Formats: sequence, structure tokens, C-alpha cells
Amino acid sequence: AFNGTWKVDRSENYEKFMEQMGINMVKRKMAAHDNLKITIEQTGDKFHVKESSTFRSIEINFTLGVTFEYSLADGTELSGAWNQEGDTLKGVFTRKDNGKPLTTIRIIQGDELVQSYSYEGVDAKRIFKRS
Ligand code: MYR
Repeated sequence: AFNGTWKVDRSENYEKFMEQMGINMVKRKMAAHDNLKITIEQTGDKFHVKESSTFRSIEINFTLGVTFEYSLADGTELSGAWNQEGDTLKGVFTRKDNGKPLTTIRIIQGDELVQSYSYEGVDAKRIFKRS
């Protein structure tokens, strides 16, 4: 269900979320218009994700339940894993610089992919449409 190419359509509270993450204003302004596009290929419990934005183009491979490393566009390093619960993907990551958790969820709602983020009491969403 997650397979395909998804383009960000809109975000909710993302600016506040990035502020809570400690991202400076200039980067937040740039990130608000990052044209994020993700291509997800799931085969069983293995995922291949292509991420492209105004910041970078990268490819990530991970297996459900297996810890991997991921760096945010600003260089912040995370370590953690995705798990699938029913139709929901739940990611639990830890910031390597301060040990604090960042959790994220992907779910399909109608014809949209909704990704929610939570860090230090601030929640945000980015909503993607198929492209
Ligand atoms: C993927 O499945 O796309 C790769 C792994 C993603 C790991 C966690 C994503 C958290 C992103 C938080 C973005 C917040 C930027 C301030």
C-alpha cells in the first residue's frame, strides 16, 4: 500500500516541530519548501526508499524491526527502526547527539500518505500525494 512515489502536498505544525528540533530559522524557511518526494518499494519486510528534495537525493534501505542509521538533511544523526502494526508503519528513532527520541508514523488515509512526527512534546504532519 505504501509502494509508489509520493510528493509532499502540505504540512501541519512542521515549522514548530523544526524549531523544537533546534533547526535555525533560515534552514526552517528552506525546509518549508523542500519539495520532498519519496519513492517507497516494499518487498516483504524490506524497504528501499528514495528520498529527493531541494537539499539532497539519497537512497535508504532498511528491514522492519532492524536498527539502522539515518541523517536528517541538516546533518542530525538518528538511529532506530521502523515496525509495521497493521496498516501503520511506526518508527522509533533516537537522536545521536542528545539521546532524545523522535517517533514517526506513516499511514495511508484515502489517497494520501500521512507522516506524523513527534519530538519533545511537539507533533507535526506532512501529507503526501501520489505523483
Ligand atoms: C525513510 O523511511 O524515509 C527513511 C528513514 C526515516 C527515518 C526517520 C524520519 C524522521 C524525519 C524527521 C524529519 C524532521 C526534520 C526536522
